[in-house]
Amino acid sequence: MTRLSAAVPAGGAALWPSYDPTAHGVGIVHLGLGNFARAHLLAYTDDALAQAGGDWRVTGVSLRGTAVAEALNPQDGRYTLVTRGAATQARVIGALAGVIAGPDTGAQALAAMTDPGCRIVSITVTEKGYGITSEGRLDRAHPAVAADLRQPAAPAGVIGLIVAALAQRRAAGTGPFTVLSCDNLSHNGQKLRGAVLDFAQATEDAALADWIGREATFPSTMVDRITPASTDTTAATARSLTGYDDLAAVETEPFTQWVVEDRFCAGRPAWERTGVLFVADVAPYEQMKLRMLNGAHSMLAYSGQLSGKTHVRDVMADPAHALLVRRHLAAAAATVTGLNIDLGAYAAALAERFANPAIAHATAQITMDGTQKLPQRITAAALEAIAAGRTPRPFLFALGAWIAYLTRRDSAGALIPVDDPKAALLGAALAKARTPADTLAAVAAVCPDILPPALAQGAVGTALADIVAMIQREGMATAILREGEFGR
Ligand code: CS2
Repeated sequence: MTRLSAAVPAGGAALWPSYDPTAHGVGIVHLGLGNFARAHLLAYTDDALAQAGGDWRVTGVSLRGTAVAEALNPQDGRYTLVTRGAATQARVIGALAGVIAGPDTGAQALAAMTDPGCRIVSITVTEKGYGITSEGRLDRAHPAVAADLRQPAAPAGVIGLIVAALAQRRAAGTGPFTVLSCDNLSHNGQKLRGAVLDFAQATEDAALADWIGREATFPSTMVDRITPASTDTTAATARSLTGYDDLAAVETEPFTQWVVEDRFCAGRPAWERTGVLFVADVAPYEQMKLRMLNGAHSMLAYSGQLSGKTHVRDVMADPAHALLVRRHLAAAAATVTGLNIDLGAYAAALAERFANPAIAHATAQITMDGTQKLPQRITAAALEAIAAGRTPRPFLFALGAWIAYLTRRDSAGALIPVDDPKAALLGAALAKARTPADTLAAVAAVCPDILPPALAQGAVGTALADIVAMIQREGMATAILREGEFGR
């Protein structure tokens, strides 16, 4: 077998880009080149290049190691995107020009971001990657932020890089770029703008912050495409469909959605021709997606992990468990306002996507970083349900599943570590908590943005503690059956 590269093979052209990628310059620097960006932003940009051209190829920056660059650079940035639905399909993406990674990443990323050709800096670094507090301010305790505040001229984190690049561009008269957050944070653009301005104010003269505030734009976006981690099967499928070995193949579902505020200070690809929905205010779309898709995902991931379900589709194949997913979707839908969308149909479509038998989306993958995800996915919806006089029960069940997951112990009685930036803090707080009430208080002390008093105390807190107790006493499988009795 030969390695996938820039050369279009005889007879394989249908899967290859219909344009000549090398004829297009780079216009976008993308920070955080994970599978999601390769299944989403790069696929849209590939379509836009094919349909409308322009110098909009993407240079990727890998902030977490060199593996992605080592796989992609020898392939000239090409990779196979496999979609799994009723049929399995593949295409080769040409929009990626190359990947920056390694010990010199910060300096090289800065060089790419200060190049006059760069007009958009897009980002997928997951919720924990930024260094933004839930209020949308700079989190000075975040490791990358703290390091970059000490050495602002040699940044390596997202916010430090953006501020340093904009400072250099201002000094050189190059003009600003658009900063495009594509992560599942509520008000992602607005919050990133707040944190960038805080950082600029802390490290440079106030005039830079003013200039950024005036000249650069930070559109908010809602992104959606279920993208599991790649496995050997991904590579094998890519090979069988293209005939090439691809060390960077990505698999995803057929569905894809991108809703974006159309505020680009230095131009953008013709994404409107590729199905991107441009709107004045993304907030209601974001609320719908974060609370319905991502909220239900988190609930089913924790309850799935505790009831032995490896994949999302396994949860959906269990009628009692799927009932709770649908209950969660309906409760979340009731909190969504300001959209002229049939939320019942949206919920039904989500349940179908979750059930996709061709997608092996690991529940373990979704359980990661719960402390970063649950405020916008669960807590915001729970508080609004209470304020509107509706029962928060479905949201309490989701929180109870998370808390029970955090308190799993091994046979020696030690807490099983979780994959979360607050794991150590939670572990220390939970080590001595034995009763469900103690447990709730311990979690609330570490994560007041997930368990504010309205959820941790009073009758609501008691109901939540009872859910945790039920799961711990009877096991998740039984708890799922019992929970189905509520809200029928
Ligand atoms: C998931 C998301 O891992 C998770 O937390 O909920 O990655 C989800 O698959 C995407 O947001 C779908 O667009």
